[in-house]
Amino acid sequence: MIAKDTIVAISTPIGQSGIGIVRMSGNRAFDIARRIFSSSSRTKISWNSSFKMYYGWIVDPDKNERIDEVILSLMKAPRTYTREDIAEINCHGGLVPLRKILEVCLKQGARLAEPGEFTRRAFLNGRIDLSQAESVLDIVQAKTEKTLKLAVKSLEGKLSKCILAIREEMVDILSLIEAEIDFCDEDIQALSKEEKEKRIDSLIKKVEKLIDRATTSQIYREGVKVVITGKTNVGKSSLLNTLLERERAIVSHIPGTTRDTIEETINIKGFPVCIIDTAGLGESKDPLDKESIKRAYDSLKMADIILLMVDGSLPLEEEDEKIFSVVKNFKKQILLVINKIDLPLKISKSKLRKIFPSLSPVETSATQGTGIDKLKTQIASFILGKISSDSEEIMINLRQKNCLKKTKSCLSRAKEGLKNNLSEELLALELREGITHLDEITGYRLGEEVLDRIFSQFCIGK
Ligand SMILES: Nc1nc2c(ncn2[C@@H]2O[C@H](COP(=O)(O)OP(=O)(O)OP(=O)(O)O)[C@@H](O)[C@H]2O)c(=O)[nH]1
Ligand SMILES: [Mg+2]
Repeated sequence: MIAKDTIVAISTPIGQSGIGIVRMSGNRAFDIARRIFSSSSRTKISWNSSFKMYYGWIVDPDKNERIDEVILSLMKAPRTYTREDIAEINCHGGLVPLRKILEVCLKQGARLAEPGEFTRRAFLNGRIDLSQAESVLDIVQAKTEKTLKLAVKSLEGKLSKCILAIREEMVDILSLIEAEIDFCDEDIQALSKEEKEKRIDSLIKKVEKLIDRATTSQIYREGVKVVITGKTNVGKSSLLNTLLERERAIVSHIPGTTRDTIEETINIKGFPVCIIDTAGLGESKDPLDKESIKRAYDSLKMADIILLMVDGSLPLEEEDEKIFSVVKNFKKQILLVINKIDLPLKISKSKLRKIFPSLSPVETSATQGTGIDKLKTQIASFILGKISSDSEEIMINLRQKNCLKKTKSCLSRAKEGLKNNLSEELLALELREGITHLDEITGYRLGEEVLDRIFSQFCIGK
């Protein structure tokens, strides 16, 4: 499919940087570049060859005015990102040169690209399938190296291969069933009922495995939320700062220092972990305290892990126990932390054990950095407990998960149908529908509306 118009966008973030890139794609990209680029070198520009770079200037042809000193890269279709001709202009990375270059490209007939339109063209022109296109978004947004590694595997086509293998097997079973329908007079049975059941069952297991990967992928993609809570002054903000290795939150000996929630993401053993520091829990009549505590509760609702901190240098009080029961009510995974262990221990560990019989507390000194590695290991093992242990390193997003769930329902209905001696026609119908849902993952059959929704998540210029 060749798009009629030529698109252009600033592909680098807006701000000040060493270089910025304006990218054009389409069958007029070279023609527009020819009109606005003035080569400074004696080298003749070869408009027919690909992957060549030229040094020169971008000139506004209407005013004959130089805009910026640039490097122009020419990439000839079809071996390009979009499979169309691409002209990329590396200029100085300031807002004004980038905007002015964009403007001259537009004046010469290019159209401003929509978010994700370059990748959309790569998909529409058949260079990558939809699951590969979606992995580009994961690469751009990767928060850790591990996430990047997984997304790159998807871009290389790992998910597509898995989906195609499942599809192939479904088509195979379907064709055998259809042969039975076509030759019903001749009483041909290509597959016995047991064989069909066995093969459908194994397909269901494969699809389920992929569905399970969605939870793991979400953890790699978005990370987990760890909310630090406890009484005021126990050292919550000090812990946040120690984990971040910088003084992000205000710390003071005055109880009630933290009012707003503070969120920062760190990398713990390859997982993106969002640490949220909150106001100390407790009762108060002060409206500001009330609002801070409400925000702390809101964060606890969103938490994947609650890091419940107590001050080891103080004995347990009634207020602590009240907080414990409130926190327990959230029914989340709790990680108990006894802080300030550099001071003489006053807290009763046996009392704590009675209240939290299944938890083994981590002892820390947030100010001295003691126990922090152990705490990180505990957080990582909580995460590892949530993710599937199979070695298949595949990223599945929510959209893909929903398609897989629909395929699984079709397969389960087919399996049930086999047991109840359902007609071959209805079995074939279920398999065909299941295949359609797999095709939605690779994008073989998708309407414009769905594509719009997917590519609108991209940034302009990608
Ligand atoms: N000795 C010692 N002091 C600590 C430790 N952690 C925090 N503190 C001190 O305890 C006081 C309170 O620390 P914060 O980190 O502000 O405590 P918080 O839980 O965030 O307090 P609020 O925001 O008021 O709820 C400060 O004076 C810290 O220096 C620790 O491990 N050992
Ligand atoms: Mg605080």
